[in-house]
Amino acid sequence: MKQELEKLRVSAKERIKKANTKEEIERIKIEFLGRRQGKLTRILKNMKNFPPHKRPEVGKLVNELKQEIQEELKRKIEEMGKEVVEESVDITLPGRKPLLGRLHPITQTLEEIKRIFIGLGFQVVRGPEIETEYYNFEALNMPWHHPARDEYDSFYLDNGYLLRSHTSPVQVRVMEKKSPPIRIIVPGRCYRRDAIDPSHFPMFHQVEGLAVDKRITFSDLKGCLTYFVHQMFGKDTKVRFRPSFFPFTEPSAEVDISCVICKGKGCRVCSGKGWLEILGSGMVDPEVFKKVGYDPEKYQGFAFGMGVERICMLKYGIDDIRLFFQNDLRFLRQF
Ligand code: 2U9
Repeated sequence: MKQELEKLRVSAKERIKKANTKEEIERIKIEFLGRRQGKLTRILKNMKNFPPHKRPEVGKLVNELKQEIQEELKRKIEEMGKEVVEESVDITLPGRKPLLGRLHPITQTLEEIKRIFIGLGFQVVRGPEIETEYYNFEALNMPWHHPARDEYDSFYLDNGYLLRSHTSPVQVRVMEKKSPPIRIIVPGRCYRRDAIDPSHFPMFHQVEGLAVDKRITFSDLKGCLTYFVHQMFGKDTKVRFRPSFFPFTEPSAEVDISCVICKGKGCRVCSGKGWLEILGSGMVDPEVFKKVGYDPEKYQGFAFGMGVERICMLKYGIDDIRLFFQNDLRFLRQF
């Protein structure tokens, strides 16, 4: 009997030593110690085959071996557990930096513009990018023969529609549906037949604004846009309103700010002038009001328009509009 137990001891130890997986350990445990068919259990169950005076000794030897195998199994499991941990995680390695996304600089600039005008009580409205000639031109006092159409020339679809060249058609649509007072800004993509160069791209973003009510004056326009410039570029920025022409506003003015680079002294960016043009504006032309059924004697309004790319370029000193559309992460990661 002693020999047989010794054989079992050697074979169990050998098997445990060679085992590589938890499943194998479990199989060995069942094979030797299993409650029904375990090799040692079976010896204990067959105790009646031994002469009575031998039984206590056999029982003692079997139990000792059982304990030994149990301890061996436990040790092996602990050893394997350690190896698994050591292999899978090296806690001394530096952590992996998660790649965080960010908003495109144009989106960031647009959010900032929206924040300023929302603070002044303007509502944000959006509209279709595919428009009719009526909304893109006629309703804005630009009949088919008007030379100003040239500057706003766009891409035409086969069915007579076109890609809007400004967001102004949205303001016309709002006025058709709603009576004054109106205070809206309209952000969105616009399209023009412009040759690509550092300051032109056939698709760009605009924010246009419109305020209509009784007794709106040019002073309201100046106050509103001066506040915008100070919020966007800082309180020290100077603002200048320069007479201009747009078919849909009368009188009209372009808005310049003191150069963000040289602060007005004159440099390469402002071509030595000390001023940079940032937006266009004016009092809504009575002809436009007539088109949407507003009485120009009763209501007045001011309107303005700006290119988001241009505002962003001036704010951050970017010298080429194409950088916004090339998806070069070396550029985009800076914002
Ligand atoms: C309605 C009435 C009037 C919107 C205006 C401008 C002046 C303007 C340019 C800025 C740079 C276009 O993106 S840009 O090239 N815009 O100068 N826009 S007033 O006037 C309107 C709009 C809608 C019904």
